[in-house]
Amino acid sequence: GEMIPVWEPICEVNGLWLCREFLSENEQHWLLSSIRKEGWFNGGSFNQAMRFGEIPEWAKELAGFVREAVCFSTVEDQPLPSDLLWREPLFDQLIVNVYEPGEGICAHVDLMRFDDGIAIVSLESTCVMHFTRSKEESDNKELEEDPSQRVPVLLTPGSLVLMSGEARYLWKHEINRKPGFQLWGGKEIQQERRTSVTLRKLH
Ligand code: AKG
Repeated sequence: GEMIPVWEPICEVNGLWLCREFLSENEQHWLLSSIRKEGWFNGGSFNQAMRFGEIPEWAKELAGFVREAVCFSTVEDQPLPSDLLWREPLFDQLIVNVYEPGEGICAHVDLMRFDDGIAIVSLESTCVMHFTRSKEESDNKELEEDPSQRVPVLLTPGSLVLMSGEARYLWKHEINRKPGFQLWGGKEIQQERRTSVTLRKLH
């Protein structure tokens, strides 16, 4: 985080922000090699690692970058949640997901045991994450058919997503990497392995 972070509020989804150039190329390499050094994915039988409470030093450093990016945000019309500036620790739970081409994650709302204010850092393959209004809120048929209730967000390597309020509680997020779902600008995205780091805080 040397540069001033540019945050983009995703207008259709209240409480969703994207910071496309959150990590530089060097920082992305540092993060990937820090993850690799943990050895969690050696042998290839696991694709998810979870840590609670004491998170590794590199994850604390990453959390520091997130705090900085929130702190130096220049979005005025849709301010980032300022309580994240003071929360201690900002995050105490970590998930690293590794997805091979074709693999993704089903639509879900994160468990209520986690506080508001969830960060997702993307590495390697670009993907499209879809946000859909969660069922309870979209019983109204008119809402369900409204295409603005299904919002695609392009997650490029080094980007950071921040979910808060409605985005965290009322919208589901999903990554469907089956053929036909990873469309951006009318074209299918070239899929590679994707790694993501999700940072959350337990109540
Ligand atoms: C989760 O682990 O709950 C996620 O939503 C991960 C999302 C991602 O991999 O970008």
